[in-house]
Amino acid sequence: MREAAPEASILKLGMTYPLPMQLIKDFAKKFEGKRLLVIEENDPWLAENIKAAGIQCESKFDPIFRFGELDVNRVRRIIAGDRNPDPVPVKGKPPMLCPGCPHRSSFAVLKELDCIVSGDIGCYTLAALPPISAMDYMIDMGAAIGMGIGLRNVLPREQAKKVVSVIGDSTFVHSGITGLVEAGYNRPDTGHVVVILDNSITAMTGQQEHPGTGRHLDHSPAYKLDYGAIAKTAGFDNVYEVNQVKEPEKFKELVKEALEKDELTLIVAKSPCILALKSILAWDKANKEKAEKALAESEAAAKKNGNF
Ligand SMILES: Cc1ncc(C[n+]2csc(CCOP(=O)(O)OP(=O)(O)O)c2C)c(N)n1
Ligand code: SF4
Repeated sequence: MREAAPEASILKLGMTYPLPMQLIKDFAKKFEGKRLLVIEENDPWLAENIKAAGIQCESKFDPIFRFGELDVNRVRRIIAGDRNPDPVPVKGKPPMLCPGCPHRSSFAVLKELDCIVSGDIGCYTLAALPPISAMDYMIDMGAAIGMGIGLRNVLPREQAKKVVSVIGDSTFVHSGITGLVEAGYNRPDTGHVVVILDNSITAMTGQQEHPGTGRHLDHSPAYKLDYGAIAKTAGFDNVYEVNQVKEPEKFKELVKEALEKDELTLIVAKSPCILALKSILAWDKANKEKAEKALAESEAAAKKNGNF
């Protein structure tokens, strides 16, 4: 708005439900006789409510501007009353996993083994797109395991045996654990294979820590969740951890063997996000130095007190 109409007076609403109608009325009154335009994405919800409150205003032209993001050009067009269809965007490059991303190694194997991959949300969702095209579906955050069990239960045996649930470490902690519990409780006849893609960070949303990294949000040391122990307690028969980047053949063998068994198998594919690796090493080094310092201090104190 500010870029498209620097001369305009703008009332920016921070909270829109309930609508601060008095604030809007006061603003409209201040500019009586002037053009009052409501700029909002998606449905004309603000404009309709403002009109319903008896305030004269213009809303964006439907349906062109009802869909998609409102960038500066589109806002300029709304202001100018330009009702022409949106120009065809220049063909872009599809988003891709970083070069050297550990998820690449995981999906290369799952593709080679022709698995039916029940996916989840994170950087690795990009494996659904060409050229990798190795994730068959993604429903919502935390659904990989539950949906995978569903497929294991409804597909003919031959196909059910190919289903693998793939979930990121942060997503697993956020809402994947319940799926493990369900797998152990309502165990499919063909068993199931779950792969946790443990890149030691929440990569997609900006490298946040989570209970599986062993660090708090400020990167100081924290209790580290043991995925294998959770799986065991949920009733899983087999638990493995492998660095799929350093040992792709071993990862492949583990997935292959797990698919052949009618058992519940968890494979933790553990290799750090290449983009976060430098920071992870620095955080762990700082943690190690802090821990060593704390230990030296408590030893010195104990010696001073004669308790050492
Ligand atoms: C319900 C819900 N909450 C939050 C998000 C935002 N979100 C997208 S990806 C993601 C985390 C992904 O982390 P991880 O599973 O570790 O995969 P990575 O990106 O590290 O490969 C989050 C929180 C979302 N998509 N859905
Ligand atoms: S940010 Fe990390 S996890 Fe995400 S695509 Fe890049 S290397 Fe892979």
